[in-house]
Amino acid sequence: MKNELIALKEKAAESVVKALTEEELEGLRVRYLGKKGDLTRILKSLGSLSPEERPIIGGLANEIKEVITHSISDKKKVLKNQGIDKRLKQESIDVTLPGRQPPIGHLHPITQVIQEITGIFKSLGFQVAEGPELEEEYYNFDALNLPKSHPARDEQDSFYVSSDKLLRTQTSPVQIRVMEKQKPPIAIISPGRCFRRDAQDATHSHTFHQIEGLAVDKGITFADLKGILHVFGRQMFGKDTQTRFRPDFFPFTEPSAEFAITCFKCHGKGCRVCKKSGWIELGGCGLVDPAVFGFVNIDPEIYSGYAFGVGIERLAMVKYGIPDIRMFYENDLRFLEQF
Ligand code: 2NL
Repeated sequence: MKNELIALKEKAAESVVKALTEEELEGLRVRYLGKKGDLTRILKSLGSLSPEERPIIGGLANEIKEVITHSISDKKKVLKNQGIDKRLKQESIDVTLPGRQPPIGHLHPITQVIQEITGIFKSLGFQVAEGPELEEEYYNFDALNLPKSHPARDEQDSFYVSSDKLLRTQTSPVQIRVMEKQKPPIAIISPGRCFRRDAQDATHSHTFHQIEGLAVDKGITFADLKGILHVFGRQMFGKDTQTRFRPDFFPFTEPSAEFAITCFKCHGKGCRVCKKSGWIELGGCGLVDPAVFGFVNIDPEIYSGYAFGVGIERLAMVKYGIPDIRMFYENDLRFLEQF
């Protein structure tokens, strides 16, 4: 029986050494030390031994039980540590790696163009003025010298929400509101969203953006208007840019003109951007009609002023070569991410 015990001890020791997983070790523990295990079986049969042999074999069996128990638990610890080491290696974090950049948005191209234009005019001493998008008919039309009979006031062309309130069709009402409150000198720029009841196509949208400028003081002339738009053209499109003024008509200015700049792409030679003309039309302008001053109690015998309006979408479309105005409002990231 002593030999059997020693053989068992050696076999167990060998198995523990060979074991590669904690599950295998648990199997060995059950096999040797479990209720029906080999060693338990021997301990149970001690009764059949002589009284002299019993303590010797019993002592040896208990000693071997201790040895196997410890060797299994020691090996379990070793395997556990190896597992942790392995996981640590696999899952280790390289703290020297650069962090992952979270996606950051940016301003919409229309907002970017508005900020660029307002930035230029702010540097020229203009203040930014804003007003309501839902406007009173009086500020949107009457005070701009567009009387009730004027065709531009047709319901077909504007979004009325009641008989005397509508979504503003330009940002001029903002300028009227400023002139009503503030006495000259005035130099303001008013960017914002406007609305017209147009059929949608590549160049028309019911919602669009406009920026208007207004300067009122003693002795303001058409030369001041030409000068300021010339400086704006050069700042926005480069210092070789020339400006052109041609007669036009607006009910709120007299005289009135449309203004254009030499094409920033071909510098006037003629290309696809300027449709071979060498010029890009940016908007309309003129000297504030004395009738408009009448509505805001500014004396046209003392003061004069100029005003101009630029369509933002059109400017952004020529600047970036965008073929269809609707692209601005579709929220397609493939488009927006290019700006
Ligand atoms: C255009 C033309 C223009 C104005 C806007 C204006 C405002 C007041 C008085 C007089 Cl308060 N005029 N604004 C003047 C001329 C032209 O816009 O083509 N816009 C896109």
